[in-house]
Amino acid sequence: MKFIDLVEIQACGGHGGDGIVAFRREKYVPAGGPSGGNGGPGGSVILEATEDLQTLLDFAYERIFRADHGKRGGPNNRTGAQGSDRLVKVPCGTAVFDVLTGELLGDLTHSGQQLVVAKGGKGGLGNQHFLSNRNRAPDRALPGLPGEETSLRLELRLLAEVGIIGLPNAGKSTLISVLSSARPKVADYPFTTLVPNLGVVAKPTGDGVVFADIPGLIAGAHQGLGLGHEFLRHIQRTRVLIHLVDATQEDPLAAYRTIRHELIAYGQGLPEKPEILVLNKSDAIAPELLQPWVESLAEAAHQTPHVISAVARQGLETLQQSVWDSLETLSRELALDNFTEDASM
Ligand SMILES: Nc1nc2c(ncn2[C@@H]2O[C@H](COP(=O)(O)OP(=O)(O)O)[C@@H](O)[C@H]2O)c(=O)[nH]1
Ligand SMILES: [Mg+2]
Repeated sequence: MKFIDLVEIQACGGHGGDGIVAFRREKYVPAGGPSGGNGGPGGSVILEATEDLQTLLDFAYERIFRADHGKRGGPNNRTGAQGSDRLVKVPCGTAVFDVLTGELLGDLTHSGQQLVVAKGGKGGLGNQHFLSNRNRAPDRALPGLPGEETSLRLELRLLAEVGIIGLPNAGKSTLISVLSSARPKVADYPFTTLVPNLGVVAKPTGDGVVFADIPGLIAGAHQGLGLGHEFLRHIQRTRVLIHLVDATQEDPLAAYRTIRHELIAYGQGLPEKPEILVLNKSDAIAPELLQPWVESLAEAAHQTPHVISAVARQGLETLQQSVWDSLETLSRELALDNFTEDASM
């Protein structure tokens, strides 16, 4: 099962600077030789892998990347300044394809790895270059050449860190659509009817976290009913679960228990995964009817559920904050584990 983030970008190398025609003018030298310098080369567009990014979210805002042009040559054989390169950061694991040919240009796997995707154009030659015995005073120079222009497809295999689970109709797809700033497509998915939805949710720090809305969980999913089994396997790869319960249905507590039962029956670490409990559709139920469910769920789950309305966008900020806190805690625990392992070696 592959979740893939895809974007197409344009990269334009800088134009090379023009060569110029100039002649030396010196005291006591009546006919100074040619002295027009070469143009500087244009800058290149370079992709660089970084661990600071996990998604291609940034490319939703900017898709055309241009390097600077080279400067014209100067008199006295001065070569024009080179145009600055444009460095574009991409997450580690980004594969880069040429859109026209489909060719894989490179796989940026480790931090700091670079790939030149659009070379800058060469600078033109100045007239000093055309000096010969036959032509002592050449008056021609060449213009700089255009930089390469490429259309690139960036592909990144995504890891969904947050899984949204709950019975059909709980509002999973709605929640993911109101939270996300980008919606990557799911590629190569083996099923035709139910496909996990992905959303990239922007953290306050800027980078995105991938949420997956896992459909198809029903009673009996762990035995292969519905497509649940396949999806349960997928949940295994997430780090935090949002367990969404529809507050307007007859028995929200039973709905919660049905899903918990599936997780426990499947095992493999799923029941132990950090779970954030959420009661959805608060806009559609009177507070006095909601409160008893909040209490009984709190007791069953040993945590106070978040009360939200995905449709009315209520309670979403606190919910997101507890997801970030939860991920943060996990990272810290992981770092601590590694530290203790190192220390015991
Ligand atoms: N009143 C209300 N309806 C909601 C809310 N969130 C989702 N729904 C509705 O519940 C139905 C199921 O939502 P959907 O997101 O498709 O559920 P999923 O099966 O869990 O993905 C849709 O008709 C949604 O419009 C909410 O916060 N309030
Ligand atoms: Mg859905």
